[in-house]
Amino acid sequence: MKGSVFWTFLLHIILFIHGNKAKASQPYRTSYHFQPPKNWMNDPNGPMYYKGVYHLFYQHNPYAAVAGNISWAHSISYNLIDWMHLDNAINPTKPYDINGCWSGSATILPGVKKPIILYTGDNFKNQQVQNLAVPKNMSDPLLREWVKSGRNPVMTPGNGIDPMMYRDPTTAWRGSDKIWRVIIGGQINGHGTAILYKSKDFVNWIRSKNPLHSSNKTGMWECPDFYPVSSRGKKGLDSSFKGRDTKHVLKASFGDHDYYVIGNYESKMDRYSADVDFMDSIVQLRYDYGMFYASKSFYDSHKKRRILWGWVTEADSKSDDINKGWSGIQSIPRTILLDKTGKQLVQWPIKELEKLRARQVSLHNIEIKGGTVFEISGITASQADVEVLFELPRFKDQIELMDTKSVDPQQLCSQKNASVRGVLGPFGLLVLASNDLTEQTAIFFRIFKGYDKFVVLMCSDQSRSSLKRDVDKKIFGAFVDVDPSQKISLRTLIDRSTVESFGGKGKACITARVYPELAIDNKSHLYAFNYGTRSVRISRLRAWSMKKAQIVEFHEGRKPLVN
Ligand code: DQQ
Repeated sequence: MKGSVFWTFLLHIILFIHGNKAKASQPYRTSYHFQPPKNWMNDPNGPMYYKGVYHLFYQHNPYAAVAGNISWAHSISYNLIDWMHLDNAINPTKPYDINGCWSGSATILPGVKKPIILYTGDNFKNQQVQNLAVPKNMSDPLLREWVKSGRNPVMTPGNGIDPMMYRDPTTAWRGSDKIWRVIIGGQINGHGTAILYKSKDFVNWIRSKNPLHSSNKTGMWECPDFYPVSSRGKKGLDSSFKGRDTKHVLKASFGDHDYYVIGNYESKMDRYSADVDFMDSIVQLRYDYGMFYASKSFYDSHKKRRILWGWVTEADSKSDDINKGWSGIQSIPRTILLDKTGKQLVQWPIKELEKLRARQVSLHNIEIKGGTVFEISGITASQADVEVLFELPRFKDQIELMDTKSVDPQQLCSQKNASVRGVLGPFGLLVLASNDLTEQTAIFFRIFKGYDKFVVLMCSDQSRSSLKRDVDKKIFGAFVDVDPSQKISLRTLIDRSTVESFGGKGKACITARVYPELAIDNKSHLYAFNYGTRSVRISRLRAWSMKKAQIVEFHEGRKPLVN
């Protein structure tokens, strides 16, 4: 035992020294996605807007580019794009969190208008418990120091709860009875569960007899999220909002993905019913059909919107991460709204991102004949924001048939990858591509004739993204609920090793990580392509080089970053 402690200690020393000598050339470090200065990052935690400042905390290993020593790192921003890294907010120091300060959320208490954090502690027995932390000094506008409550832990497992499956408290919401509610992710009797607690004072919490929701079709739920969305209008809602024309979203992270359901919440009885429950349909609602996990949303009271952050992990090897000196990025913050069908959410990069747009190229009304590729030049292809509108020719029965009700879109994209010719599609973009197209990541659409309607499939094909071997090049796919007789939109954010795509104005999102060897920096190219037999038209394309966001370490006297 003693020996293994010694070797673990030694490994951390080696990783620490290595971490401080990370590679000088960093072609994969992103330029406008959020990253810590170095080392490991996973889940976003406790995002909030408080008195003019956006705060983002995240799961962080301060010592190495691999998971371990998990603490809450803390960064602040005035525009959600430029960030300053502060000292860690919460470190594992107490018996109730000594093995890790795991995920959690922030709630702003009304009246006193004080933020409070609820987080999971992995305690000295490796059991999960829930803890509180508050700002030490409310007159510090950056809320740099946080203190743990003397009453911790405020929730402990017991009564049928597996202490290893009990974590990740949500932002709390308050009912008309003035009682706070919060859910904790768990697994009870093998079923994914949102364990419900209530409190009058935020310190004494009582577990409710019934969970808010559970599913016998999934295992453990990590990082649940629960919030109202408006079924009219374009505004986001505070977690405690009460009013008509709202639905409630419940998100749970399991099986490497973030799934959500939309339903009705009846606060008096704390009953939640999903319109279509988790795993009740072959096509599952997911925030993102690529790499995106353990996400968390918050209500931005300043701009009256709900914003979502998600952890985007690496697809390269652990030794690559150690070499790079870092692992993990956050998605671009996205606004979330309920789609007008009421059946799904739509997501879109926050408006503030557009301030990084620099040199622009525009194209209009261009026909791309079947089997052709053309380059979109004039911008920095390794760091870009691209918006395209595709228009299809009239079509009827010549389209490929597909039983889209029983097929998994990801499998369909793998079988019919970017090199497989169809009738209408594949057409789309080739990004982070080398001059000769040896390396390319294809984001594309294909149209099928389903049972009762035409169906649009969106794919992100990483299979040719890099000459490197030791990289996961999985292909991702999603159906996009749009009518292909109308224009089909695609927006792709390209950021050196990240390709974050929004199809059908944000109805389907796919994020991928790629590590090209040839197509880096100014050797990276951008193309539009169509390998279908029928021509398609680009009715409009706009692409911008993207400037680098200012993501810097805080020091006294540094000029605050402003809009
Ligand atoms: N990551 C945290 C847990 C959470 C998991 C630990 C999800 O609290 O369940 O770093 O990625």
